[in-house]
Amino acid sequence: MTQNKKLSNWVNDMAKLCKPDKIHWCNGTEDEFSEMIRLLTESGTCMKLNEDKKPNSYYFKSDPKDVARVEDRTFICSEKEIDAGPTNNWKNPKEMKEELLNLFNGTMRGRTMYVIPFSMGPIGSKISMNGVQLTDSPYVVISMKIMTRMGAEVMNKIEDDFVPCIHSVGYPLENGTKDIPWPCNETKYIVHFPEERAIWSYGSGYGGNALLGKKCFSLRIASKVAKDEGWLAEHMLIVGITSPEGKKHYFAAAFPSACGKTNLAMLKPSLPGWKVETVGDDIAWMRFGNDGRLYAINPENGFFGVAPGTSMVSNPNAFLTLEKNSLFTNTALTDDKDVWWEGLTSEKPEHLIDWNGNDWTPKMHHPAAHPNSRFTTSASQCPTMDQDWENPNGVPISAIIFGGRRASFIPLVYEAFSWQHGTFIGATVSSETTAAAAHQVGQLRNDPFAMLPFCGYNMGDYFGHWLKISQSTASEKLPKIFNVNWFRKDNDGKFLWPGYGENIRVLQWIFERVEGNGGAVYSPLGNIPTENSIDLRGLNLPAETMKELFNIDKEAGLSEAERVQNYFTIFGEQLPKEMNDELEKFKERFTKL
Ligand code: SAT
Ligand code: MN
Repeated sequence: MTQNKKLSNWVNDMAKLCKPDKIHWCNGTEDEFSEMIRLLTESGTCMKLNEDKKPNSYYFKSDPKDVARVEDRTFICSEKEIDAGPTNNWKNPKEMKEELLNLFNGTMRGRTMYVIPFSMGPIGSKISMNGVQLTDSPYVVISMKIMTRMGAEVMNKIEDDFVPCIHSVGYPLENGTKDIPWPCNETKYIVHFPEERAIWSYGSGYGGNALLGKKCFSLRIASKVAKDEGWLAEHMLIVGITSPEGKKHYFAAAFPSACGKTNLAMLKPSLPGWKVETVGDDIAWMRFGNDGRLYAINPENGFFGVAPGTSMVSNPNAFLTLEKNSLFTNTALTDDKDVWWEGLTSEKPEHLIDWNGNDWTPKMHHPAAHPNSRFTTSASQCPTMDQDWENPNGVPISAIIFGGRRASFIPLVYEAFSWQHGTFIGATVSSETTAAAAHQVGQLRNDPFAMLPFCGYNMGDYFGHWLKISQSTASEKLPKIFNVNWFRKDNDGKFLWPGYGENIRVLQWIFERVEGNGGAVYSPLGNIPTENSIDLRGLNLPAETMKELFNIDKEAGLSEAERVQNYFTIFGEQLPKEMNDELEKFKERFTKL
């Protein structure tokens, strides 16, 4: 319970609407966690994994139609349509509210309504924000316990400015209907009211649809708050890099999905003496400190990572993080009650239960784990967490890195000429789709700042906000901006760059650039490393390959300009003039090449 009148009134109003049998105020204790597990086991939603293989860990299988975020059911209901912009779905907020009130009427019948007080960011930090999620899903309760700071301590700190988040799986238990393992509804709505700073989510129990502190709050709502208040809420990982001499810089990096963000956040460097430490793997909130530098916090408390592809070889630190006290959703299950997914072991087990609950053998053509199967685990278990990852003041950011999956044209790394040029680089981020997504493989998709599905307002205004924010400080205090591409291929379709732990060599160059050293020469895309300024010692990379990695083609540049020009037209009047100026300069540089 709470003394906070605004909170208790809201909870009462929502209870009247949703008509749960009971209300449970979450305190975040281990006892509460165990009680949720008991309930989830009873309803057949979860199974305890083999204690010897994955101590204190649980396995979940979702409804096969509830396996990922639903972007076409995600809405930004700003008062004016123009404020949602061309990249978001919009509906009139009053009409949407009416629809939602209908859907939520009685939606929690026969269930408990859980009240989850949570803090995004360290509790009490000036940069953090509080929210309260109401949900009828015990799976959401335990997931929020891992992914956010949740419970009684937050409840005591909540004032009137909490973000109200209401969630229902949309499966009431009327007239004694029996519960099912993964209740959800065919109808789904993930709705944001940016002016009201409220979130309503209906019909899904999975990931970002249901754990409302993550994409809904920390990106869509927070990006709007950040615009109003002059800071940045970004889809970025944060890492600390220490050189062999003991110097340290923090970098923030934005990549579209399937570009190895979690791998970079937990990189195991191949170069001796270098250390990479993790602050966050998905979201960064950044504000200017008194010294004029940009400081970032990771608002989250855990990782909700894609399981397939994660192994002791590809990402040992992620693997060590998920070995205990973790939740696994839609992975495959081994005969001895451990989890398995594609890429975990070089040899496939002879028999598994696949994510649909069916027998599976390596002869079968479909993957045993769903491509979007996930592990949910505490950040504090990660062996590479930075000592300042919970610093309430954040960590100072020296470089911002953009990237995408580009088989051609984009070099391994380049540096922006200026903040404005860097904003243009962010605005033109695009990536080739992989087999994991439901699109045609290899298609180039625009994903500005990797924020396409996560920006809570007009993306054109968002570019404007990035331009404006640079005026908050002296230009030499701003982070330098870079672009990387680990995924360039040769004519035979083979990756030119080894990637993974070797990416430290590129981070080293970026590190040297922010230190004011490191050789760079002009290219029409931006400054690229001079020959020999990327440390290739111990790597058997032919000089020819390095040449190819940095080859910049005139024709490709001109057609890129055309592609960007086409894309920019969707923003109409909202596209800042500076973005067109940058495009013109881009064209000019390639015309002269
Ligand atoms: O499901 S989440 O939104 O949390 C993860 C993702 O899609 O990036
Ligand atoms: Mn993400």
